[in-house]
Amino acid sequence: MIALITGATSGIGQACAMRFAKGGYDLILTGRDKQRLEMVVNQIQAMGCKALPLVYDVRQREACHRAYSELPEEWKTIDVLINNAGLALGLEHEYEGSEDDWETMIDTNIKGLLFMTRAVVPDMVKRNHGHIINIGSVAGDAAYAGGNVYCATKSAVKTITDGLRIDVAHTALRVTNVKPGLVETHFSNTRFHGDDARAESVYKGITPLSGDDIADVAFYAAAAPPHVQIAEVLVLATHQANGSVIWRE
Ligand code: NDP
Ligand code: 8X3
Repeated sequence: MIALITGATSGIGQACAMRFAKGGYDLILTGRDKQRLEMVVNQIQAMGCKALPLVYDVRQREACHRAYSELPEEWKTIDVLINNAGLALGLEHEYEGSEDDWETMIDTNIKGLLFMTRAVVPDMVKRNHGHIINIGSVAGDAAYAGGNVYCATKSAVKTITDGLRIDVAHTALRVTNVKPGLVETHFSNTRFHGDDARAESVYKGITPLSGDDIADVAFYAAAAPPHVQIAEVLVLATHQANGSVIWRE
């Protein structure tokens, strides 16, 4: 079995790589940071699994298509595509936000996910086999203060995931939206442009989820019997009620 995971150099993607390797999958792992990707690949290989690193930016449409079309034949029969690569940038009021940040989030979280889906899914449909797991977010359920554009991208992930599920309903493909809440990864360091103290404060007074918690959910969906389609899972930290309400000690 083969899983392709985008954004496997860190956080949830890296944890998914470990979990799927433990479950017997060989892995195609993508990201932009070559060094970190190689480190994850080495970890997977040390577990006795095969891993193929592909360094590219999911915002580049041609790169996404090339990454798939140039795969060696033995890697082309992908069983699970995990569209995980994504990010939040900033927490400013919408009328003060950075337009560059908006473009990066929209291009990565929406268009990157679509390019990968467009590249990989046609062969799944031909083979009448495959599972697409998109990493959405509680942020896609409702806007929270300063979340504006990031929340909109995750709302789009929900709609795009639902749309794909409709479009492949005549096949044996399955489509899942995993929507995490507060997960302690590199996410907040990226959101606050490297302000580590501010990033740390996001997880103060609450035990956040870990990447492993989300990887377990993704693996559960992939390991479910073929007639079971886990359509959507919202996974929150205990003491988190939604994207806005977090009870902190
Ligand atoms: P991390 O910052 O730890 O990981 C993000 C991953 O995405 C990295 O591997 C990064 O790789 C990759 N990535 C970012 N931009 C690109 C790009 N343009 N091309 C290719 N890869 C890219 O954060 P998380 O693990 O937390 O985030 C993973 C996903 O989970 C995201 O979609 C995020 O929105 C979602 N999520 C996170 C939550 C959280 O609280 N942490 C909650 C809900 C959802 P590289 O830099 O090497 O390219
Ligand atoms: C990441 C979780 O609540 O910071 O999508 O938006 S949140």
